[in-house]
Amino acid sequence: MTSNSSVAARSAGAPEPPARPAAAATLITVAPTGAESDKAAVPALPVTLDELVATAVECRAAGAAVIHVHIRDGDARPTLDLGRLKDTVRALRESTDLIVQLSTGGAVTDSFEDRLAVLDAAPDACSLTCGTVNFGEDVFMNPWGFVADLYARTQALGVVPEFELFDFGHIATLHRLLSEFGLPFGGHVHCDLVMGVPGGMPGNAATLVHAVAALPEGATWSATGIGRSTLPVLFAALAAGGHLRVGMEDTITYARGRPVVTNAELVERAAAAADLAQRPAMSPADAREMLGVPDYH
Ligand code: KMH
Ligand code: ZN
Repeated sequence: MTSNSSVAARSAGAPEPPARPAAAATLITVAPTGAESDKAAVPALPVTLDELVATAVECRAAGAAVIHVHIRDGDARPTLDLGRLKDTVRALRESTDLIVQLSTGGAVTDSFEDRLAVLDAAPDACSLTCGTVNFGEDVFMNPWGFVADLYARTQALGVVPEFELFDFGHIATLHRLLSEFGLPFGGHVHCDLVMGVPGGMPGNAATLVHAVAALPEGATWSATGIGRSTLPVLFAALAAGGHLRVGMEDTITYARGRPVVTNAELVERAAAAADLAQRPAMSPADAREMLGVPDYH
């Protein structure tokens, strides 16, 4: 039996709940490809432009409003080739009304120069990781100077950044960016907690609540959990009033022993959970309004 005093002691040490109103709808971002999985090992991964467009159309129908895009070359290897990036932005805009968010993280092997040049493909939005993080056996490099240059470039070129936060120090860097450079293009701060990367913050409810409490006032946020943390993070994010990112960049296993067959089934599952939470999937038009992303269609 738990005494009242032990309950009081526990709640005194517990983190403050985030004082943020829950959104009426849930923004679902799909991250269909990533840079890490190998097409030979994961045949369902969309790697060609045709596969990516077909995935985008399916995921839009299933409830996605944003697509976070990594592209591959003719041999299905990650690339930041500018011509391919421009073709990708154009094709996704022609075939869907999704917000097209290009990854500036790329692969751990990509140069800072190539990652900065991603913005020349003129996407609606881009990811912007707010610090270096151990990434399994690798290191995903994001030193302050690069992060600041990339942020200034998003402001100059009119690209709306999504702040990718893999660890708590990244939240401190986000505060520093905002205080030194001001608000992003579009005027609104939206973050994505990327949880469960080996080397980053763990993907569980307690960590999520602490991280959300540290975000800038007025920021909206989504969360994604890598691998086994996918479902705990999804349910924690919904419970805490946040938005969702799902997709084969983050998980290639739908359930124990059952590989993901399509990105759309991950979006469908997220949309069903959002329905249960009575915050159904947000349309791309409403997502543009929330995020401050102009419509270039
Ligand atoms: N592929 C990771 C090294 C992003 O897209 O901005 C970085 C990443 C983050 O996926
Ligand atoms: Zn990514």
